[in-house]
Amino acid sequence: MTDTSIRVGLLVDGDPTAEQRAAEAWIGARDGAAVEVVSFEALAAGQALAPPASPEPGDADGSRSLGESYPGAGVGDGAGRFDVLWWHRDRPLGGANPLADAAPAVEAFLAAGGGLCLSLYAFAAVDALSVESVPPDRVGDDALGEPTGVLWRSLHADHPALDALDGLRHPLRRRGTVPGVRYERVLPRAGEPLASTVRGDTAVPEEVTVVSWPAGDGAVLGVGAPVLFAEPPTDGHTEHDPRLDAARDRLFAGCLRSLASPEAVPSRPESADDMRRLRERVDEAGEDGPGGRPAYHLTAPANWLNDPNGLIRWNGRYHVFYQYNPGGPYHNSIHWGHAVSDDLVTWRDEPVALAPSPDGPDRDGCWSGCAVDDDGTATLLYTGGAGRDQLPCLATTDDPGLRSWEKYEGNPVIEAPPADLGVLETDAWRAEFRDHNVWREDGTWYHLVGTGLSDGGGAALLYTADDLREWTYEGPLLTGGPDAGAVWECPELLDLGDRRLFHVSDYENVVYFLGTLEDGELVVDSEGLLDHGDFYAPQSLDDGDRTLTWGWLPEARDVADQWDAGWSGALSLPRVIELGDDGGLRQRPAEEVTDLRTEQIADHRDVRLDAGDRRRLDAAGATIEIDAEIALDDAEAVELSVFETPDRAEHTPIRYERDGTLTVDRAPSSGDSESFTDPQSMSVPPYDEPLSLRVFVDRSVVEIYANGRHCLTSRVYPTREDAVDVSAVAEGGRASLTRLTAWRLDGLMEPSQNSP
Ligand code: DQQ
Repeated sequence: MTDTSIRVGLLVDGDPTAEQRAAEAWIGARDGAAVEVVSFEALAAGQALAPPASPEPGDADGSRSLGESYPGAGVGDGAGRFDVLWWHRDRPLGGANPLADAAPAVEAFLAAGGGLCLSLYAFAAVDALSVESVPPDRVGDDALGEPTGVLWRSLHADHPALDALDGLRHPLRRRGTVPGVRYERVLPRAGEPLASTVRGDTAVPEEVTVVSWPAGDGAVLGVGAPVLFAEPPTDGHTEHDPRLDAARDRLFAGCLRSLASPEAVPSRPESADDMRRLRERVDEAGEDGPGGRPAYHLTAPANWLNDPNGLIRWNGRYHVFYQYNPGGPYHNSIHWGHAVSDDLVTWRDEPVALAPSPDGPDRDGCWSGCAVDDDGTATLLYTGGAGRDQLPCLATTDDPGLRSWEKYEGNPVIEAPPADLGVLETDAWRAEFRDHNVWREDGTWYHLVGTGLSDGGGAALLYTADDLREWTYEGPLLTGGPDAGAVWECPELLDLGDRRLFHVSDYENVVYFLGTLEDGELVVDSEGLLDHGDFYAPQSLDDGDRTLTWGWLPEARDVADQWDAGWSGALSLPRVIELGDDGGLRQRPAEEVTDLRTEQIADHRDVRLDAGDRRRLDAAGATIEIDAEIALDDAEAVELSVFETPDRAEHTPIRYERDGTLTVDRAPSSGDSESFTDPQSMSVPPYDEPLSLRVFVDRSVVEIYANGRHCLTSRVYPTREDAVDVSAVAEGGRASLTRLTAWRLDGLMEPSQNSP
């Protein structure tokens, strides 16, 4: 800060430390800044906030220094004396919280438009104020091994802290032992995270170090990153880096400046309108071309999304909940996000439906689960995480919009996994025991929980109940054996008429089994993969007519790219899953998806493809659907490329070979070296020839349905705006496109003017 007129009251408790003296000198040396020292006693006694009689704040003479105590002038109009109170404490609080005694005075100051900055250990005291109930859970010293600082959220890149800085990563300190105060396993309940941590070149999103809260007409800012003003002790071989000091000066001056104009302080999005604005902020930041956020696949408004949860049709509306981290685009403190639709075509973002309860069995996260209709009461069963335990929890609502939920006070509804089973223990969990699929059959509730067994392989455990709160363990529905993935996540059993379809997610794939249920066990006749690409943890609902399934489409690019984008994760299109006449699995997009078509852009018939003769098809677009039928004739392979630049520097080939292998080759998809390049393949057996394809291209999604049976979904990230062309070529002989129709597809989020 070189140009800001700001009046700072520097809060001190006890004898000032060298660091506090350095902080005072730092702020006092900023152009236009004036600083006075305020003791907590004076503050608590209501003496410190009145405007001074003279001289006027901002005059050089108005400043006092640490060591001189401010005499106070009685309680005045509250907002007159300081713009910002700043408590910068470099020593542990040691159980004391001076802010608690001063809370009434501070809250009056905030109510009148003042700003409060809590840095280093002072950040840990925020719960003494009415603005926040969950304090940082990591409070201690860090021995720095490499330059460490803030990893700012792209969503808040317009914050004054970044005004004089480029980019989102700003190391602030490189050596010494420094206070490290942050949210790690939990998030603030009310505060909006602004920044996490960067250590060397590594982004550490789950260490949240800067948080803001609007408060009254004012605002609070917590800064647990290493913002220090005293020279670090020399270690004899690391040079002092003045660039870090410069970054600190700019960043922290911007932090203080933001508190002097609290109307600009970001608050935690809560209402449906907030969610819509959140989505718009991410959309405005760019990413609406190839490689960007999908337009017609469901995403969270911003931040992180993984598994679909609690899918239910309720009062005629489709509700999709999903695993959501409001703290940023990374998986950590998991809440349930929520979207709703009347028609599967137009969706609206809803407020967060479930958040961890600070003292509950879900305090570290509300993990995956399902929704059921319990005799007219919508009820959720989900996994609560707390420490090393994960156990089933229940919540109900009588809200027809399913927005607010009440957690059952008897949670968890199962106290522990079956004792004698040998459930797998890992570093993270005392027992891998999570994810819930609940259904009612012949008057009994059935409940599957995913797990792993210590003597090998994933398993799904079956429980029964008369009501949803008391469960009896019946035994495993199915175990995978030593060759299966170590843990089966998100098990789901679907009744498809003649046979049951059971699927699990084994950390890599979604494996399905077709078979029959006999005495609580699944007798398997066949198995396969529901999707052969980036598709995980699917869940389904029965809407009376059909089984609709959504899966999570995880990102296929590194953490840093996801951080910069500000969003992560999408859901697949809703898929109808059913059995064919031959008893095999059929999968197709729900009919409603065709309502997303806005314009037909191609209608080719009987296009002959000669070997090596590439045909560009007039089907260009980043948000399109292609419906094609391809006959190999005497060719060895046919390649249909999407997301193609005119020079073919970027393109995503979908290649079909005579042996029935269909591959999405991601090596040429993107110029971004941080996106994944491994090919993804599936077998589309030759008996299915000619190949019939529906391909949904949506900015960073290619979702393929082959012959109404086999699915492969790939995440790809073309970088060029002109990566929109579609072409086809045959290899080793002639082939034909017997039919290729393409449409442009619209977005599916409700336009803002229709939001309530
Ligand atoms: N994701 C959830 C778990 C589940 C996993 C946590 C699958 O409940 O096992 O976000 O992606």
